[in-house]
Formats: sequence, structure tokens, C-alpha cells
Amino acid sequence: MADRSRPRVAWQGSLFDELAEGGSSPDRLSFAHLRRDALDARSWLDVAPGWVPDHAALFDRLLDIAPWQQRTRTMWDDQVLEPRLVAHWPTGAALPPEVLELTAPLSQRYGVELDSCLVNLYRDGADAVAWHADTVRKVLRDPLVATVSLGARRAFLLRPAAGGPVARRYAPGEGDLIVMGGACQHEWHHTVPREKSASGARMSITLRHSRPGSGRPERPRPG
Ligand SMILES: O=C(O)CCC(=O)C(=O)O
Repeated sequence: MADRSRPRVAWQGSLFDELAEGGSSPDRLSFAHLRRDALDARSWLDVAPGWVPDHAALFDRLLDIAPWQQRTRTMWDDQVLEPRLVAHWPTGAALPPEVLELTAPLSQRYGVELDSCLVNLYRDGADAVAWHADTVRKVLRDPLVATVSLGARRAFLLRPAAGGPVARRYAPGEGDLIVMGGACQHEWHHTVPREKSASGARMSITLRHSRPGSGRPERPRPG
């Protein structure tokens, strides 16, 4: 059940940051500082530090408006609480204007319609998500998953899906953008591990598409 009340979390963002009105600055969401990090010949991440300049205000706004849910997971025979809160706008739901301002430039740049949004709230360092790849890989061969991180920085790690040591470590927060692309969801796993020393809450806005981009080459599924 979605909960309309604002979660109580701590993060020392700028209290004076105001959310820019959509389109007020043409350079508000600029890709000028984006760099591509190739994981291998087929998979890559694009990283744009500080992509959302008014990130503290966006954090604050989403805390207020998102339909927060505490989901449970079946573990062995028990139902356990998922260690984070989530808010989901599935494909077909009207995305709020604050999210549409993010999807518009991303959809244009990457040539796909980002049409669903899952926001995760890691309330403190005890909240986490285990190693996994996103389920959108089951319906799309080459899904893009774009994530805007707000609030405290947390480790975001990648390792090969087939197993092996951590291959990349990032520490996204405070408006950073990470886009996973190519075969990333098929051949790599990612995690946000528990972190005792986390300095506060982190929110990740994850954006996905439900249809392949026009003209994008399709890659056969592995296996
Ligand atoms: O919080 C993040 O950056 C990752 C979230 C994630 O992987 C997921 O929700 O599937």
C-alpha cells in the first residue's frame, strides 16, 4: 500500500536550494561533463557528476510527493521487510512534472522513451539493495537504465553477472547521473551495499523504458 506521509530521514542538503522551474535555464541539465566508462566491449556506463544542480530541493520535493511503499520479500518461509522504501510510477502512469523534467533530456539524448520510474529511499546506512540486474532485461535486449542520485553519497558497485570481484566502484549522490547501457543488465550485476558510515539518506530515481529505441540495433540475448 502506498503511503502519502513524508518519510522522516536525515540529510544535510542545502536548505536554501530551490527547485528550478522546468526550462528556466537551458543548461540546467547539461551533458557537458558526461563521460563514458566501458565495462567491456558490450557494456558501458555514462556518468555525469552533479547533473541535477538543484538536487537538494528535488530530494525534498520527492520526499513529499512520492507514493512511498514498504515492500516485503519472501526469504525462506518468512516475509521480511525490504531494507529501503520505494515509490513506483509504472509504464502508463502519469509521471510527476519533477520526473518528466529529467526524462525529457535523457529520452532525447538516448533515443528511447523513458516511461517508468522507481524511486528508492535508503533512509540510512542499514538500507541497501543486493547484487542484481534489472528485470527490464527480460523484455528488452539492450535496456537503458538511468539513475539520478540525490542526498548522501553511497557506494554503487558492479561485477560480472557470471561472478568475480567488484570491477567498478562509484559513490553517486548530490545530483549525479549514471546511465547503464549496452549489455549491462544481461552481463553485469550492481548493488548498493550496507554502509555503516553513510552520512545520511540517499534517494535514487531510476528511469526505464518499455520499448526499444527506434533504429537501435538489437543484440541477441545471451544464452
Ligand atoms: O539505488 C540505486 O542506485 C540502484 C537501485 C537499483 O538497482 C534498483 O532499484 O534496481
